[in-house]
Amino acid sequence: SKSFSRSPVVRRMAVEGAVDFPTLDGSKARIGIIKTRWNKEDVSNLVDGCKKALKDTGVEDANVFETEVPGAFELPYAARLLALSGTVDAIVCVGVLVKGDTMHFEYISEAVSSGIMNVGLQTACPCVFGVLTCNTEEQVKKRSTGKHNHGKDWGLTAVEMALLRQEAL
Ligand code: DLZ
Repeated sequence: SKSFSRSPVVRRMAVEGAVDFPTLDGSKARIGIIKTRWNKEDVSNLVDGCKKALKDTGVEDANVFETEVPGAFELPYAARLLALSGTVDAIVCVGVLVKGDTMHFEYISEAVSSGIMNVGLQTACPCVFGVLTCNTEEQVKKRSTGKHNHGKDWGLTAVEMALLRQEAL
């Protein structure tokens, strides 16, 4: 049977201060990335970080499937469709929510986080919560660029969970 410890690829590229990841071999993993058009530039940086992490664990470019939706609220629905298609082993939902003057942020953040969790549990296709929920633009920039780009951790998380799923199912 397969095991993480026998995987040939060692990666230690997680975001500083974040969890340490085990050895990951993504060469057989199929990963979906669903991204929003809202906050396009920040989302694009996060997706770039995610794709770099996927590549570094050996995920083939041909096994990365990218889809776009309008905003974060649409992420769970699109994730469910992709999960049910059976074409991927894990999905990363990428978006950015910035707190405004109204309650919009609270409603959307709650709906999106529990929606993404529900899709993962109901379909048994792991769905990574790749949504920044920030108070300021400055916080967004810090978490979406350079060595603090959270997209990297989301990519590693997707591969780890894809392997877990492949082992179990
Ligand atoms: C409407 C809205 C607002 C105000 N802010 C954001 C945001 O910061 N990030 C984001 O991804 N989407 C935002 N949206 C759009 C909603 O997510 C959604 O697309 C619309 O409410 C339509 O369902």
